[in-house]
Amino acid sequence: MADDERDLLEQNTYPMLEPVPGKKKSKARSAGGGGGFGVGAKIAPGPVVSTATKLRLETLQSEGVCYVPGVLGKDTAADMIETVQGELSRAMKAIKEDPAGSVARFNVPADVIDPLRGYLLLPLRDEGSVEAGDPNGATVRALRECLSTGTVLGDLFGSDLCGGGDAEWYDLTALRTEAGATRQPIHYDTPYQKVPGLFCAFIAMSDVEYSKGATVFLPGTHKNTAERRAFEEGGEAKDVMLSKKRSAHTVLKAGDAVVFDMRTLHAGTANLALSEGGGQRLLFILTFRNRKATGTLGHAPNLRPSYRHRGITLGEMREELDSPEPFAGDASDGVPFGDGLQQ
Ligand SMILES: O=C(O)CCC(=O)C(=O)O
Repeated sequence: MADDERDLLEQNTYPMLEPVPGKKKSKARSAGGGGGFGVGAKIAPGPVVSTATKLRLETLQSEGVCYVPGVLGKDTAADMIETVQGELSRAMKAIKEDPAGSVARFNVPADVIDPLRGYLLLPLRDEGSVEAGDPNGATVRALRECLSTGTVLGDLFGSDLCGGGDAEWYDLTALRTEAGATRQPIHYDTPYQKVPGLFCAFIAMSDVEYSKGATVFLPGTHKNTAERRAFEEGGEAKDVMLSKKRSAHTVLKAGDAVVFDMRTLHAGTANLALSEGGGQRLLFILTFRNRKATGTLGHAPNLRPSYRHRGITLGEMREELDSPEPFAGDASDGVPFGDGLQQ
């Protein structure tokens, strides 16, 4: 099915570009990178934000997805690769000794871990830095660069569109694919409801060429449009829509992100064989929930178990990140942040 979808989209797919001010959507080369959506668009930036952030918010509202370069510094991105690889080997070792711990670390039981594609649920403070007594390990630094007020991504998550400071922390994970991982079917992560419930950032920790797997997005499909309805109908209606639809795929440099409204249709493309340029792809993933969306989310939090359903907000995370020892003590519910592994 995924390969049929690829063939249908192929003629009309473009690399996603940054939004450009003042351009009309229909003239934009990249469906995901079109600008000018602000003309008459309802903007919900929340606090005072830059012109670039406003444009990104407008693009998120109109397209459901926006390419955002440079959310992580190159050094932090490189440190995160090392940290995530370290966490991955610790997690593999831990579940070899105790397979029952797999769900807390990988979100799936040990016997269904896919060697080529999967999620690694991350702690707020990586184990390596906790052991070294370093309060400012790579994960804390990455979270500061992504979530603090005035940062590129922080201003998007902190906007009214995503729920502002009350937005609830929902995913903290690394997505790993390896050479040979197949393409995903087109899907949404949260079903359509009028108010967008979940916003996610896929952040590249190293350069991700198309051959290592991109994410292809169908811009505008976060709305209840004829295209979206054709997708839901399936069969021929869906195939006709896909054969006409302009799609945008990500080719990310280390530190770049794609931010999306999780109602938007998308799919991970194949990570090709090593001989064809495939290889390990690691994305750092952050999601926040807009509490104003009251419908079903259809997507459980991708968080370690004891971080879930505690109502930890963006505002609270920012306070922690401003402190000298983030996440070392208790959260506002009086329970330690900890490593999130307790069931
Ligand atoms: O691999 C990707 O780029 C997309 C992953 C994704 O959409 C998913 O796991 O739901």
